[in-house]
Amino acid sequence: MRLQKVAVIIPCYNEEVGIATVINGFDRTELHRRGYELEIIVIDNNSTDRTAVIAHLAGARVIHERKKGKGYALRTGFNNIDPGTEYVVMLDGDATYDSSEVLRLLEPLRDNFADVIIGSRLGGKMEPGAMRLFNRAGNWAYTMLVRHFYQVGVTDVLTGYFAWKRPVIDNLTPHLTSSGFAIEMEMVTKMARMGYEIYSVPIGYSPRRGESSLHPIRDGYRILKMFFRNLRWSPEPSQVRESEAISEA
Ligand SMILES: Nc1nc2c(ncn2[C@@H]2O[C@H](COP(=O)(O)OP(=O)(O)OP(=O)(O)O)[C@@H](O)[C@H]2O)c(=O)[nH]1
Ligand SMILES: [Mg+2]
Repeated sequence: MRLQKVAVIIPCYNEEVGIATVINGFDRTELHRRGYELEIIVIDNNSTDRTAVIAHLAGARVIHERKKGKGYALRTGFNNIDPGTEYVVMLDGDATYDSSEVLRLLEPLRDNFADVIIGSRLGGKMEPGAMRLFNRAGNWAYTMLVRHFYQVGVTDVLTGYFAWKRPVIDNLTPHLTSSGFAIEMEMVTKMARMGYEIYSVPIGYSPRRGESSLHPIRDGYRILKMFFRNLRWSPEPSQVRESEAISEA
């Protein structure tokens, strides 16, 4: 059986406590059996701890990005995917998500059920202490806004677990501008405007290991600004999916 290549992009800032768990958590035997081959790419954002060394020893390709912020890191990852890659996964490096659940995100893509699958913590199984009440309320509110105003069938927009068919990433990346934590909101809203089929699957979420980089108020405000800004955004005509362009003609 020909193996289908999956690039897993992991943005990291000081994640020496969790990164090995994330990388070793993939069930490679099962993934192989199902026809997938992984390449793990860790984007190290000037970490001052041993993140890069640990990631390298665990078998990841490590790329250094000097400009600080999750948005920069992800975009650098997207621009460094091997040509033969068929699926792209994004996963946080703090071991709050379960790497072995990646098949839940990949299989609906391979079955052509969706172009993008987003792991939903709110619709899944959260361990006690994994998300503070304030953050949970914010995540829920943003999700409801996006569902209503962008007509996207997702149940958690700000999650750190996404999977895409490769062409979506190729078309989306040139439109991305976020440097930090507004990147998920930017991706979801722009993909919605580009006409992609986006759905959620339930996933688990555990308490963080290591320190958080998120500032709920400051980052929450930037995320909200991104939500409003993209209400008026539309892709260039050439970026609209062919089926959409035909139906609009
Ligand atoms: N490359 C890079 N990654 C970052 C940066 N800040 C955060 N990250 C990574 O982005 C992911 C999400 O960041 P977190 O700090 O866990 O934010 P969060 O998951 O929204 O919030 P928590 O609930 O506190 O975990 C983690 O893998 C971080 O290491 C950064 O400046 N650069
Ligand atoms: Mg986190």
